[in-house]
Amino acid sequence: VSNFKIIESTLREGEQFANAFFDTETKMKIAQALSDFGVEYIEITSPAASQQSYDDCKRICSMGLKSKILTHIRCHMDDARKAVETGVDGVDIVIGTSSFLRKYSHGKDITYIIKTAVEVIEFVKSKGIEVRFSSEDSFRSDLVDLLSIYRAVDKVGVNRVGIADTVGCANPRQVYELVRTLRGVVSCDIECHFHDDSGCAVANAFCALEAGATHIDTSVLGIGERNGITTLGGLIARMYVVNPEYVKSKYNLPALREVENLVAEAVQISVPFNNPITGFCAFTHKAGIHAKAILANPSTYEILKPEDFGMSRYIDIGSRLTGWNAVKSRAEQLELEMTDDEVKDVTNKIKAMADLRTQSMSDVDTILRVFHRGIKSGKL
Ligand code: HCA
Ligand code: CU
Repeated sequence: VSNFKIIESTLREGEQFANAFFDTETKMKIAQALSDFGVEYIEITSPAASQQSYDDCKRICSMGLKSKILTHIRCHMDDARKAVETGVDGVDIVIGTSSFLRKYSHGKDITYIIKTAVEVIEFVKSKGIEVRFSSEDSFRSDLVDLLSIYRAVDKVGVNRVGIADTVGCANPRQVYELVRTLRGVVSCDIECHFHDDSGCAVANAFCALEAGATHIDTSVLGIGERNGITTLGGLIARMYVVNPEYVKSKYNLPALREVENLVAEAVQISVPFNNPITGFCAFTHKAGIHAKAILANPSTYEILKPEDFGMSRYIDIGSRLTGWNAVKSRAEQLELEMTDDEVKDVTNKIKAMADLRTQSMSDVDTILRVFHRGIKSGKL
């Protein structure tokens, strides 16, 4: 899988996150950071949502960012008219297609959906900008309905069709199958949007790409409605594993951490400990067996190279699980000369201390220094 594009929706889906309130300045900062990171598209809240949303959308369009700017609207001519006034490079249209949403949300039938979709798409296209049509709750929609809608919008020249797992119910195999089927039906690009209610959002995005999808929606740290969507960092990590050179050439990877910190602060959350790439322990090695191998060759226990992301590796030698090879390496860094037997002795001391409580790096350094002084004075 190579050649995918990111539609970064922190400023749309992410604004639907429980804690999110972005003022104009914050939106601009986030948009700038995302563009510097190198995402291909930035999706922004509908200008039909509120006056401020309308003004902010226009403002971001005028920043001259490298990323293309999209806005996201209901499948409705009133919204489309507002959207094209803002200066966006493209418009993402969405409408619910599952029987749940048709019944409890907008109440329209498939014939009506196709008719309106075609009208809105033709209008947006007539303004010379990109247009995408997506169904909402695609995985609980009738397949025959879905395919007839997608066929109809493909015929009128939509740039992309979208599949959305709005409720986070889909699994990777279902995703692969639906995208594969759709790939055989339409000739335009295929965008996918996955919620993470059951923990599959990154895996689903990957399977969608394997099946022929071209665009993936993400948000920074995954923020969005409920527990959110595919995380930007998670998708980057997943794709790096497949093709590091390609991912490095497309994105400014060391900038990921800044974007995440910026968004985390704006919505008052912290970066999760187990976050791919930037979680505080993402490159920490602890067990003696791991530390030894890592010191010999980092690829033994690291699939991502920390230096490619501006991160550094940390070997935790202050636990009872530590091993003498790791301790030896630390002694060498401190330029404390010791024989292997001496290193093994001091390792046992560290383990004994660590049986009482975990020793910090500076605790360990003190133990090493005191021990070293002891052997030197013994030799005098
Ligand atoms: C929603 C809409 C959406 C749209 C996805 C898309 C979803 O907030 O319910 O346009 O690709 O998850 O269905 O975010
Ligand atoms: Cu969504």
